[in-house]
Amino acid sequence: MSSVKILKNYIDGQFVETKMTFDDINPVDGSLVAHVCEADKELVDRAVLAAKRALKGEWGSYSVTQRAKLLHNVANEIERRFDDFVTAEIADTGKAYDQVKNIDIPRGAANFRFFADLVQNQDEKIFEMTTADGCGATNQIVNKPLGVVAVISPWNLPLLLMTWKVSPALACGNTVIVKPSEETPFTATLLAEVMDKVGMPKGVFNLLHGFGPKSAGAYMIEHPEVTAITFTGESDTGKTIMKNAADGLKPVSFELGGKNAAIVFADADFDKAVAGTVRSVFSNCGQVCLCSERVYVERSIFDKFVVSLKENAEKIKIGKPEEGADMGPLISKKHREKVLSYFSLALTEGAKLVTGGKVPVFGNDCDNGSFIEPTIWTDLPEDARCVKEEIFGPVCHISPFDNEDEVIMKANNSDYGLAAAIWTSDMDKANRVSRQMEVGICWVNDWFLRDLRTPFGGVKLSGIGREGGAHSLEFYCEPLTICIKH
Ligand code: NAD
Ligand code: 6OD
Repeated sequence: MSSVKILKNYIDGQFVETKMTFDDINPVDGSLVAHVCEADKELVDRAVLAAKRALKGEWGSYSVTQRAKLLHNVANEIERRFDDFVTAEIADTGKAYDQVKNIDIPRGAANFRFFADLVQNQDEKIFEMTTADGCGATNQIVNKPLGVVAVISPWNLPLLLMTWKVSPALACGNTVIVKPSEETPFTATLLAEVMDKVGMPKGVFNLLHGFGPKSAGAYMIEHPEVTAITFTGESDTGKTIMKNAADGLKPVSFELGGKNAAIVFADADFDKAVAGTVRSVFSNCGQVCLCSERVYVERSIFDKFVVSLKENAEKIKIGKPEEGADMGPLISKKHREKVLSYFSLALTEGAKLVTGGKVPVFGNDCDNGSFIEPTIWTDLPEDARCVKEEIFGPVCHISPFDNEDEVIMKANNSDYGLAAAIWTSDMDKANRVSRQMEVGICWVNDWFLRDLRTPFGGVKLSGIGREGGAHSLEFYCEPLTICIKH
């Protein structure tokens, strides 16, 4: 009998095994992490109906305080099993230990704590009005849960991005059916164990494993009893989901792709701008939706900046997380094929290769993984596909600019609008430029600094709606106005 781990679905408070399975592969060396039980249409149906029943059961009768207490227990239990979560996230992604220990898992727990606290301070507004008979009326706004929320998440920050949506959905009293990416099912399964352990009522949190089209993802979207859809992933997937959800007129919240600009002015603290750009281009092997793939540098410091970014990119230690690597592999060989196709295209489009561009050779089992070199290009025209399309790998194009108006125009000349980073020591300039960025978030002299109270999301192809703080509560609640005549 095989001793390989089996990752099960979690439906109505039960772990459910299926005959149909797919492999969870470690991208560091191509080894098998687990067999994953794939949910079929019937299982999706069972999960949705369990979630619907749970809305009317014990969960539906909980006060906000009771819900918040349970979500705090979820956060505590994630922290108690911190090492299990770290091991699982690394097995699925191969990302650097520092990133998983300091960002992915702590943020997974923090999401539950933050929304548990926030929901307890949610306003229930009351408006008194006058009436023709002089008696008046009171309008009370009551925040009700939406119902059954489908949460579909990607592989790049698996636990962080899934809990970013599960936490506010549960805090607001909804029930959820959750599908993690087929590439990263492990921490989602641990989260189901956590839900079970803390006594989350049956049917409140349901986990379904599977793929997108003609699999669990599509079945969830099409299910008539799903009330709302919250999705993080590629813009093209968002378009498909929106079309499939259209018949049910379901509310959607979409966090999608990006082709983010970093702008470095000559007056910036040079070393900080370089260090920040190394982080914003190469973190998580470039697989963060907020990563900078277009870097614009003021002409007077352009050559110096390119040399310095190159030197720093070449210092990045690529390899196994347990050997202290700074950068792990791409998520899969399939994704590496996509990134490599852009590496070839860039040369065809006229790029000058500053560094990288290849698959590294290790001479050990990492050669079975999906590693790729940190890569920098210059000299591409602004309309090159490599400057327009999201690549989602450790790569950027750097180009010079001469003035503010020019760089604002270039940064905004994108079908995407997720994030930007501006490096300058002139705060008037920072204010002026950041306000003109067509994005959801613009950092000045930093990158990926997050306050969970702030709205998060994108414009254009980068998304629909905002989550974060009150914006999440707004999406996951259905306000009911009760007008009482006196
Ligand atoms: P993806 O769109 O391929 O997959 C995301 C999820 O959608 C997976 O769980 C997948 O199984 C599911 N899915 C795919 N097709 C589906 C369908 N037809 N119906 C229902 N579900 C379907 O994205 P990915 O490759 O996992 O993630 C990388 C992408 O996500 C990048 O484009 C990145 O920019 C984006 N992203 C955006 C944000 C943000 O906050 N804006 C955050 C992280 C990642
Ligand atoms: O920090 C967050 O809340 C968030 N949603 C980050 C998204 C990162 C994209 O890869």
